[in-house]
Amino acid sequence: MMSPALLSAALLLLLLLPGGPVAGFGQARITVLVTNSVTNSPNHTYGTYVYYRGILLGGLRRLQDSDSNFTFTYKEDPNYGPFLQSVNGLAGSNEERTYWELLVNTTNNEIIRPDVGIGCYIPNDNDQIILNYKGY
Ligand code: B12
Ligand SMILES: *[C@@H]1O[C@H](CO)[C@@H](O)[C@H](O)[C@H]1NC(C)=O
Ligand SMILES: *[C@@H]1O[C@H](CO)[C@@H](O)[C@H](O)[C@H]1NC(C)=O
Ligand SMILES: *[C@@H]1O[C@H](CO)[C@@H](O)[C@H](O)[C@H]1NC(C)=O
Repeated sequence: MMSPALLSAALLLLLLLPGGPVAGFGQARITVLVTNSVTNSPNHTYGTYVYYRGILLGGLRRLQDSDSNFTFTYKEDPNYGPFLQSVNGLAGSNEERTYWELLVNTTNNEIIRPDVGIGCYIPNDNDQIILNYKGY
């Protein structure tokens, strides 16, 4: 067992570490922006959170459970895990060569395209997750 003094020192250290928990203990707030670059239909924004170093998929599930206006489905890929299949009823299609792209607007307003999918991406506090329907 750690002494109370050691424990509070450890907690303080954890809070001061860059990228450490800042949104409540351990949670990272995210917004999810749903956009469509094929039809340019209106954007939708939702808010949710992930656990400390939790995966984006966990946040998307939490969002789907808490907001009836957001739904998504995914398909398990044998090599890469969950592939985002549909958002709000609109599915990507091999025939039409469309898919849901995953982008992130980071806190320094940089748009990145993660090199992993929703099962591996670990959001940072205040990330804006962009789910963008597009062609390939
Ligand atoms: C082509 C391709 C795509 C195409 C696939 C559609 C198609 N019909 O061609 C599209 C454009 C849809 C795509 C999307 C993405 N891709 Co991609 N893709 C590739 C690529 C270049 C070739 C795959 C392939 O055709 N293999 C040959 C076929 C015969 O094998 P297959 O098993 O049937 O291939 C399927 C899977 O690879 C799957 N797939 C493709 N990308 C991804 C990504 C994830 C996360 C999953 C679960 C499945 C998956 O789609 C393929 C066709 O059905 C690979 C890199 C490579 N050289 O392998 C990257 C690759 C697989 N993709 C990758 C990524 C990161 C993505 C995105 C997450 C990018 C993004 N930020 O949006 C998205 C997926 C978002 C989502 N909706 O979940 C990474 C995966 C790494 C990882 N550990 O997660 C790879 C390895 C490239 C990289 N950056 O290193 N991709
Ligand atoms: C939706 O958001 C994207 C990314 O911020 C922006 O480029 C686009 O103009 C917006 N589209 C609409 C219809 O508001
Ligand atoms: C869902 O969308 C409808 C119509 O835009 C809106 O009235 C309702 O408040 C939204 N529900 C939630 C949980 O945000
Ligand atoms: C990225 O986030 C910033 C701050 O939240 C916002 O002003 C900007 O419009 C966003 N960019 C896109 C492309 O959505």
